[in-house]
Amino acid sequence: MRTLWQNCQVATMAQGSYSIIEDAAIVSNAGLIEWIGPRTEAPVQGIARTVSLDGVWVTPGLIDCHTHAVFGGNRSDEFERRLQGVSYADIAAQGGGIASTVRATRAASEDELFASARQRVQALMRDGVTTLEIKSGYGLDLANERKMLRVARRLADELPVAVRATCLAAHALPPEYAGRPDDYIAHICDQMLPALAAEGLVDAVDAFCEHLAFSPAQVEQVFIRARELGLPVKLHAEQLSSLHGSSLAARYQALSADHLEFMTEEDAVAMAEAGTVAVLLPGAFYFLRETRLPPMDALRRHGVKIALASDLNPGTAPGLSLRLMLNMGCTLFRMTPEEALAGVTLHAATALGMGDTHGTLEVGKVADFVAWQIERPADLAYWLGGDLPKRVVRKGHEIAH
Ligand code: DI6
Ligand code: FE
Repeated sequence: MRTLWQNCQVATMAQGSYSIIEDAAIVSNAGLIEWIGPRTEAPVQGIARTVSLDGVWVTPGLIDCHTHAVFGGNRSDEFERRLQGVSYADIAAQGGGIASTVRATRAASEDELFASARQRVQALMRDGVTTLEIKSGYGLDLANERKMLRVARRLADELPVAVRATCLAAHALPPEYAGRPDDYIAHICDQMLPALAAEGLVDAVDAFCEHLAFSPAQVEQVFIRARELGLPVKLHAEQLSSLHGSSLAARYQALSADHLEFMTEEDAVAMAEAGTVAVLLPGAFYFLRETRLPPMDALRRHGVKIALASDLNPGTAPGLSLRLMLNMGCTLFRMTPEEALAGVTLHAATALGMGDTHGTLEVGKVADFVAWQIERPADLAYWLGGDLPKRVVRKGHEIAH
């Protein structure tokens, strides 16, 4: 049905700036934006329905391009212990940390994982999120990684949200492979990735490149296999130390390199040349009380595209609000509200390989948008979370949220 949405101001986010259209109108048809521009120039013929948006601000639907939203249990017990002075390393040595989430995820049924993830995804959606990425990485064997990825697919089937599923089998070493990381990497490359890809469960492949996870050489094996399977890659890189994983990611034309607090100027140059998006995760920075900031000036100077995401996970970023991440991107990383909004729209779409169809409000793109009752776009980064009054439109249809 051809619908005319009017009586609004639009921040289209084209080219990554607000790109404002005052007194705007949008025509959606068959789920796409058929026309957008000043209301006075809007087409009148063939419009089946006209909706007044009451003078509000319209932005693209928000995109959370880095989450681990599917997992069993949670780690609030570890949070309490850390606040009593027990170190993260001690907790990990006692079998906690990622290992405890792996145990809980393996023990959970697919239905149980779906039910808990659904609540978290709905929380993100209440913030205007219409697209998100979900990583596996707490199963760490074929059956359990499959279970997680199937839950990601099912969330997209049952909720009005687009989901990109990313295989993060190279997240941590499973207990069965203790002391044998190269064997686990070979298992991922030879067994897990081909099987999961053949089942259509994988949109991209990620890995955790860090001293406490996998080396650049091990990550490269995973990247080579992903490329053979025709899958794009991404990387958790430079979160706690500088291994130049982001440069490695750029060499493999990665969609994104994520975290990046310890990246160097040369890494930024490599990423800019490859078009690899820098995904910044201020929620993890905050929750871990990190102090080393990502090199914002170098990223800007070299023209690296900067996205922002929640990193929603039970260990380092139990964040259920992407809008809170807009605020943290500004307060902690000194992004401007405009950069932050571009980071959860245009650049987040590019970080998911969806730049041609999502992330801005332009003719031909999917009609996913949010009509916010706010004074100006900066309000989205200004309020510390909270449920701002809004109407959410996905594929041209208003959804309840
Ligand atoms: N980086 C992180 O901060 C999380 N994963 C990753 O690769 C940690 C995940 C967890 O602690 O459960
Ligand atoms: Fe992560």
